[in-house]
Amino acid sequence: MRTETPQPIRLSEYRPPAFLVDEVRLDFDLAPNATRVKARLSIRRNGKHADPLVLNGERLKPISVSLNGRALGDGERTIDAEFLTVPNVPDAFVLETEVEIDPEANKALDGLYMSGGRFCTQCEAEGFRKITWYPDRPDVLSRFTVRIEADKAFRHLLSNGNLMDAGALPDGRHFAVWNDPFPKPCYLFALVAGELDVLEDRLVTMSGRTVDLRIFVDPGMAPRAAYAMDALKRSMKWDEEAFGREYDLDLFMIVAVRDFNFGAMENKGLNIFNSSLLLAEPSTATDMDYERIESVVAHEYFHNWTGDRITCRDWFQLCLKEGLTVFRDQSFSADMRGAAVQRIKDVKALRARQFPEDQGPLAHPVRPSSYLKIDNFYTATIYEKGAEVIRMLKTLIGAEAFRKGMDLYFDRWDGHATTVEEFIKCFAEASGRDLSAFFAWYEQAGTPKLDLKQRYDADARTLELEFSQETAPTPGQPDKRPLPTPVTVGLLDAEGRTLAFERDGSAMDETVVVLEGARTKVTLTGVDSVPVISALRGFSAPVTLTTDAEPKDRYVQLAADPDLFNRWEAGQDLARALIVARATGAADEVGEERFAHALGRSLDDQAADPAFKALMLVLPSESDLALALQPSDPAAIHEARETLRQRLSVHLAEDLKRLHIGLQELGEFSPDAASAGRRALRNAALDLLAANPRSEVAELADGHYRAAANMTDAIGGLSALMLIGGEAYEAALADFFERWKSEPLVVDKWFALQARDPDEGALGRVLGLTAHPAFDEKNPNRLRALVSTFANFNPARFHDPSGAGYRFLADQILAVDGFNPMTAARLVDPLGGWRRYKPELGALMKQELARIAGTDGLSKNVYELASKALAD
Ligand code: B3K
Ligand code: ZN
Repeated sequence: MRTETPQPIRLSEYRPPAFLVDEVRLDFDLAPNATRVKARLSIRRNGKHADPLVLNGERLKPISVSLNGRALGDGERTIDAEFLTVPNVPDAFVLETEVEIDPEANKALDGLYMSGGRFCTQCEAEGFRKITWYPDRPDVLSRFTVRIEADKAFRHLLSNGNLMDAGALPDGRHFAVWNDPFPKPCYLFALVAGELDVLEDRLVTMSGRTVDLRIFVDPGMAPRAAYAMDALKRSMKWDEEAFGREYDLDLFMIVAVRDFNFGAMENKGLNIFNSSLLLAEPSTATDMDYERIESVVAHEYFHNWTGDRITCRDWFQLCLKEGLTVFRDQSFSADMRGAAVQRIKDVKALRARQFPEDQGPLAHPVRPSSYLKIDNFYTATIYEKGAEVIRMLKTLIGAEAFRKGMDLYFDRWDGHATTVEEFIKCFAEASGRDLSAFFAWYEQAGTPKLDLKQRYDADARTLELEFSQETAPTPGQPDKRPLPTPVTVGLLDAEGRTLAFERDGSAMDETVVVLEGARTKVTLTGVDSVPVISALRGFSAPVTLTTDAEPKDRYVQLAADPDLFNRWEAGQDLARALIVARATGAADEVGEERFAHALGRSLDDQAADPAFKALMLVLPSESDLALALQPSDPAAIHEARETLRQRLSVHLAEDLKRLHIGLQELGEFSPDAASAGRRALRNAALDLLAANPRSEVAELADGHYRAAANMTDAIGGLSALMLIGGEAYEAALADFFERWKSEPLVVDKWFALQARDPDEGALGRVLGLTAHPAFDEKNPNRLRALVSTFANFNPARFHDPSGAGYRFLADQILAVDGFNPMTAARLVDPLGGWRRYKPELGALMKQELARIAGTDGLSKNVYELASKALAD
């Protein structure tokens, strides 16, 4: 067991920085194994105190330290594994340091490292301290000038801001000087150097300025950046229209790299992307890839205002930039791709990732109050629930006051680091509302459970709605308060037609009921017939909702709810209940037939968007069902879900085949939402057909794979073949690898597909794949494709009763932790929910967590997650 227990950092202990940095000058002399970094910092004491100067710095080989031009001797400064300390400093001074670092050896991919023979950086949250000594905290904002010198083989030398100078040097070397006029914290610093191809474009902003746009990619890949460029231009225009925000520099650059710990990074003027979220062409990228590229390009671009121009005072305020920026990218995607379909996808993601987090040992508020490693708090709660909180805020105060509040926030805080309190204050002022109770959404963890009881009085034509709310305790928060929760409600009659009503004397079709306390009652009047209640429309709050409505009401909604989110939700609720019934030995076969029939009718609806129909065809995921049925038995859930899929497949076979033929694509590929929706529906039809494997379906799937003219269809065909299994599948799998073995992003898909295989032999196959020559644990994309996909998306096989799935994951975590703690920590989550599983499984999961936590030399990252997961 580890001996020293790392100490948490607490929000309550925040102190303003003791010193500020007005100007930074960095000089990089790049060499893969020995890069020299000189820093010249103009430093000023902040306030009246006699504190020593303490700068962060890790894994730096010291060369020199001088103050106002005088070298500091041993007695005048101390250097340890984490800090450079200078006890006596004047109130204002220039500190010059020089260090050496080894980017080639940096496999943690944090700080300055090499990817594909190029230099690149990742500094958020605390990577800058691995480059040079600095106050590595987001509330120290400074102007950066960066000089980069390297061998000419590193053709492009890039950093933030504007290029000021560049030229050749003796001995085959060259240099570039960049200046970023906007003060920024060091986590937004970036540097890239290497041989790259560039795709160029330009955009004229709303005030008439021309901005050069450049996307840098691996040589030969520039055509694959075209979609990202298009998404960037649309994002820039959208931010002008939706939020009045214009880009501020004359140049905006994006660089794609293959080795990256997560998706992308919003460094000022120089975004760095995981190539999986940037490169796309029809033959190698699926529609889902296109969709993610569009939203991540937008997300990182939107950070320019929500994150870069206005940043976080401390890392506890992470949601201030992340939740808000997710809300902004979701709004953009809704405008690009259709609001209902986008909303359903966002809610699915929230339920798949954030709801389990709220039920587990790591449940934390949108604004947490303590952490060991901030890297562990880039969570679905901060991002996705953070976005939900902003969405509720907008619903509560209305779109107009919301926009006014955003304008005020941009005006007031531009150029500063701030807090969630100050952000909310802007909306309180703009709306004239007291938002103090609303703030609890930021401070309280857990998913509130809402319950709705209805009472209709036919004589009085009144409908009484009674809501109650409750939130279960989470670690460190035993008692929960009720939260102000907006619930959007509409009514339907028995035929599914909109039923108008009155509230407080005004006639309406829809209303927002705001739950203030533990119980809220509202009476709607003028209700002409027995209503079907459509509550929580558009998923107006991140809660779970139970009601006393009968299943027949759900069928009315499934057929006709004009709120498409609730129409989809009705289908999910019905399916969930049927699967849970079957998994617990109480199969409702009559109900299953009725559901199949109703689903068939919704497929017939000619007015419905194919993308929406595709979502209707997909049953709740196994992880979603595991939340509904606790303690969970993943094998039973898998069986029950597959049985329902098979029944649907039999019942709907003719419709599905018709869809499959009718949606065949003849023209040229286009990644637009409508075309993607048609492909999604066609592939969803095939996927459901494959749930009832017959030779006819096997042939259909094989034909689908062979005829595929794009990656979406190739993966659709291969997935269906995988469900059917047998020789055709093995042949297609081999064919796929042979065809794409030189395309890393496609090979990732090949690994991920096999990791999702529900077949009983999947675990053995996955274990075998770790020895495949193309498997590379040092590359996070490849590692995640196999290991994370298996642990997160193949519950039936990951939860093997022998515990071998857990053992496999723990072995991987320990191996990766040796060189990349951040990525290792991201693999811990599937073991963390051990309490929710049936005791035999839970015990085995816990055993592996204990093995991890007890390993010597474990990183703080993995230690924090494993030890919290084990704690009571
Ligand atoms: N801000 C980065 C995430 C950084 C993660 C650091 N561990 C990407 C984003 O959210 O836009
Ligand atoms: Zn972000």
